Amino acid sequence: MVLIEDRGQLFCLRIQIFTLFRKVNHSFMKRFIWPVFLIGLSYCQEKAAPPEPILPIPDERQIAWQELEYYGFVHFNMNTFSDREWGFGDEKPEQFNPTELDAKQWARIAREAGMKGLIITAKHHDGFVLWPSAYTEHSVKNSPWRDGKGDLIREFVDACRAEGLKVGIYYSPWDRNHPDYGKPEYVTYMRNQLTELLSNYGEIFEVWFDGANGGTGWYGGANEERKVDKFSYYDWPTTIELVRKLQPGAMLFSDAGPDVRWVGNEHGFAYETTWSNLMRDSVYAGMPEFSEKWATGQENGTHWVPAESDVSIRPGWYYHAYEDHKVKTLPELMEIYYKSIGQNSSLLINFPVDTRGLIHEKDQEAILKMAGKIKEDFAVNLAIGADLESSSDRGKGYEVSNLTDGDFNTYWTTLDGQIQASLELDFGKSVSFNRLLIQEFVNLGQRVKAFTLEKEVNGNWEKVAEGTTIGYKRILTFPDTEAQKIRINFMDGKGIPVISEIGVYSAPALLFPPKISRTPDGKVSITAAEESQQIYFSLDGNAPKVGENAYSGDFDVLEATTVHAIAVDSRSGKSSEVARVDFDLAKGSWKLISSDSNAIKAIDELSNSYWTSPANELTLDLGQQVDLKGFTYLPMQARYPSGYIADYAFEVSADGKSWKRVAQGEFSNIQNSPIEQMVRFEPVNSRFVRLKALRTADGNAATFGEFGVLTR
Ligand code: FUL
Ligand code: CA
Repeated sequence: MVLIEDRGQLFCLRIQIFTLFRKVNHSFMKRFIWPVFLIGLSYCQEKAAPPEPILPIPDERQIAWQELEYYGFVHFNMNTFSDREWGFGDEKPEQFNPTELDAKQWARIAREAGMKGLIITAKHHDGFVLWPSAYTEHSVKNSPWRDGKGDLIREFVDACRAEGLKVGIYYSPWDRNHPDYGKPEYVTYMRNQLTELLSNYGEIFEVWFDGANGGTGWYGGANEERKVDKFSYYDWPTTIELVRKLQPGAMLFSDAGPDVRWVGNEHGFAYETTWSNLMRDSVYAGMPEFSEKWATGQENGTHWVPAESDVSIRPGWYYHAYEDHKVKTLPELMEIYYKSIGQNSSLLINFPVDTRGLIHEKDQEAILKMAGKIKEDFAVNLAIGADLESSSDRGKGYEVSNLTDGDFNTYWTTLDGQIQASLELDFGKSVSFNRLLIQEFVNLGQRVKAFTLEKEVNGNWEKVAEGTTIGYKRILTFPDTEAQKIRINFMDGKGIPVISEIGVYSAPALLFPPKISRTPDGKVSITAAEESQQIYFSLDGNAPKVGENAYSGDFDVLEATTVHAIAVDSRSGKSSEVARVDFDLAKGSWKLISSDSNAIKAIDELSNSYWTSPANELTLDLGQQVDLKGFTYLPMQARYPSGYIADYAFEVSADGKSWKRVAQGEFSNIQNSPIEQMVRFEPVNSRFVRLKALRTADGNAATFGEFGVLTR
């Protein structure tokens, strides 16, 4: 006797009976019975057993977090007003005084940029706190902002919730303000403050513990160096327990996790090989060799601690007006995107909120451009609709159709033991593409160690690109290529491949004005953001024309000349905006009158190198008599500026002995805007020139990023 246990089995039985009934009209069979039979049969087959996990695997909170991928940082605190990156701890609460603070603006921009959350610096190394903590006077409650009645964490949290963003808290364990820093009492203070932050503001998705400790500080007036044993001083296990109790869903960030780890640099770059597995017990926050030895994760790592790439949209984490012209460009931001999210890491981009209390217009523009470009790059997944076949299939429930259903939780995998496998895609016609996206179903562990992408050319397979690890998400970028059939080969792994999603895309070329540079000897070279773009240039002062004067290699520019250039995308035919550089005399034959061999850095045509002149002047022999009409001075462009010339004098000489001053003045606002300064004067014929710093902005020895002359 057959026991019919449920409706499903009853249905299966009916299907089987149906197949026994053979005398049905043939076309009826084909059109109706046959499809129903097939659907019924597959329904009746049992779902194959899932693959065994490969340890370590993410826990529930890590699984929820990994989907976020992209979220933002807000560095806004006392440093914003002291114009520092690391405050000393002796700042006064009165200094904290934003004039137009609007956390809603931050949250709106973050949401428009596609971010899923925001993390704020509740307390940085200087110890000032953004909420009215009961445990310190060094807080907003003693500042003029909102007459001391404000709570910035509250405003921030409300603004984030209104935009549907998750909320994260950055809390610096190092505190240069607190008198007890270094003693056990301070650790109690830290836990008291964490309790306030994690109890009073609703759900927190990430708690960010910074590993930095620079030793010296104000420490309540002691003004001394205090070093702590980073491994034991904070008693992390107890602090972690506290966070778990108050915020069970929160990810804990530090170099050592326990839930999410630092990527080991502040460029926003993960690695070609990035494991979410970490030998966690060998690592602690702030350890010196973390970046070199541990940041990539390890194939045999014992714990699941995925990487997070943190980077600021400007050079500094905090706002400095002098970095207004250094907001990251679109190509820089896209490189970050592909090297972080595209390399198995989450991405945390920082906004240095300005002294008004707003995200600066330039930062807003840059982040929204990036969001637009990401959308454009991934607009159409060519794999959807392609004919997809695998070399191996585990069976029901793990079909290749799971690879393009947009659902991370459904996946394709192979039979046990079949680590090497391939997926073949037939687009039905030749298509052009330049991106391959793969997601591993890491909930069962990270596996893949090597994979390749091939395309079919006249019946042969040719390699297009290759990668090592995949993890939660991996995106390969490569030049435009065309094919009707492609193949993804999983070559090596810690186990059989378990793949959630694949995508093939044709990202539009990143059309950015090309970069024009010149060597001291006068060789000009022009480069486009992407190799496949054609460059056209002009030297006659007019805009370049597509098809005229194609750039094919460097050329000489020895005299005053304006070089214009555009980059053209061969596929779309679109051209970039025009790049322009005004060159003057080439500097190769100039001689520096200085015994310091570093002085050459003032005339090496590299804007990022600089020379510090103890004598506060730069003297040059131009090698010949020249009709001079002015000079240019580029202040040093390094991260921590020093010695910008504020008041200058310019002198000329025919013999290098007797000098005549031809110009004198000030470089206004150079401190806030260290861009190239240009000074013109009545034409004078001369061979020797000298730029003197009569005063530097900070009183330090004068620095020279680059010096040039004007002859037209
Ligand atoms: C670092 C800190 O020292 C920086 O000031 C910044 O907060 C960055 C995110 O982390 O370790
Ligand atoms: Ca899927």
